[in-house]
Amino acid sequence: MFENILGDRQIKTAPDDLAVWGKDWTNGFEVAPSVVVFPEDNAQVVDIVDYAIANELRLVPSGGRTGLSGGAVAGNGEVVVSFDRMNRILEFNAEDRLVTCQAGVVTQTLQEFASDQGLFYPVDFASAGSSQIGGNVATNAGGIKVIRYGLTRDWIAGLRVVDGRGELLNCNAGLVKNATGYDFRHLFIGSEGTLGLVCEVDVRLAPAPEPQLVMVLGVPRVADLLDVLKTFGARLTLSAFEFFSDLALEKVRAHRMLPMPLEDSQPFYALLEFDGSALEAGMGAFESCVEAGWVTDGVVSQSEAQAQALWQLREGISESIAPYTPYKNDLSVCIREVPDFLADVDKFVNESYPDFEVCWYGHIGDGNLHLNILRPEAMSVEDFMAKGHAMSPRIFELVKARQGSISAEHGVGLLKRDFLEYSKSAAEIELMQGLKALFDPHQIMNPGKLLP
Ligand code: S2G
Ligand code: ZN
Repeated sequence: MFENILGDRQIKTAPDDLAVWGKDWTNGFEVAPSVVVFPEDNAQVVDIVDYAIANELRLVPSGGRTGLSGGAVAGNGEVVVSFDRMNRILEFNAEDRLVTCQAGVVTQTLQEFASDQGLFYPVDFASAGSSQIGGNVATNAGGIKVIRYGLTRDWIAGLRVVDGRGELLNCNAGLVKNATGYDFRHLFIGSEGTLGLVCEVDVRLAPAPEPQLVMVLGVPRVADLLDVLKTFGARLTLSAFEFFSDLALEKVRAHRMLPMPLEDSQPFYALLEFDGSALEAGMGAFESCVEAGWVTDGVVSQSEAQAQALWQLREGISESIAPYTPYKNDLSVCIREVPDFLADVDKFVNESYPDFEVCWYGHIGDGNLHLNILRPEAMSVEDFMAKGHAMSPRIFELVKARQGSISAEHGVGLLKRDFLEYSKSAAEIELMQGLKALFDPHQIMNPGKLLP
């Protein structure tokens, strides 16, 4: 297959290769692609789609393979289309503060390129060293700076995408203003490869921020976190407002041999980042929070190295709990709902599954909570995943009751596909299926992901 349109080096069928490129960071799903192909330019992506249509082949796009909802898992003989060889930064225009990347450019490479131009790509998260901009577009990746800079969607000025008909669409081409009809960019962003294959991305860059300070605060109760957020938010511009539970801190400290950030452990911790020039305002806010009893203790970075060390406490959580093959929920509610929602879910899990360790962390400043239930050692991954799935409807009922989202930033993929109705009405799902039929009439684009 594909020999007549790709070079030998661009086609892999060895079992080891299929096992590597046929999955992402999600556990518990069958991995069984038929072949992995590595296009090098847009024309070859068009050829691959045309070939797939003619031969009734199904395509699974693959970027950095850091997905957490099975969006890049090929379990049924699909063709994996890897963008590893489409990893060039094609153009930079200082006037537009715009950089054009092939889909396979690693997020961190883009961040470093922006910094070399004295600019800043502000979407950041723990997997930025491996994820690719094409995959970030496919899931509308969020991460740790959303509170100040928004999500991937807010920084994409143009896309070249091959849809399921084999059409290479040039969406918006970097324009700031464009009022000529539907903006298809925003359909493809977050579509998880189900409408088309992202080939090139025009990314708008931000002016570089001033040096940042990082603060870690000990917080006794979840409700206090929102009071702390309000107190700091009223006095300065937050670049990040993250939280994690004491269990999360315990796992990261053990995994990375990190010191305690504060003298005593606390039930919860807030990690804040803000401009260095706002130190005085930050210290004022800190003192107000301590007086109010919302904060018990705190530390502020004295150097860039210490700021990075404090960030490790938050960014290291995902990797540190991976050995427990956690059942992941990536939930969002409006910020006002966070304390009661978190208490509801915590109560449900502790009552229903007292022997499970629950690890809470996330981007509480934008209402995004990561609920990771750790697998008890004695339980098999299969049984545990089944239990996790069995728990989901009850948790998603709590999400639905607060008009929240069952997937805040990781996407739906395979993991949450069967629960879409908790966040999308029947009318919306019908429209999504109509769009899928329009953009992918042969049903070859990442079939079975996002939509049943
Ligand atoms: C985070 C990373 C993936 C996870 O740490 O913010 O989005 O849920 C997560 O472990
Ligand atoms: Zn996250």
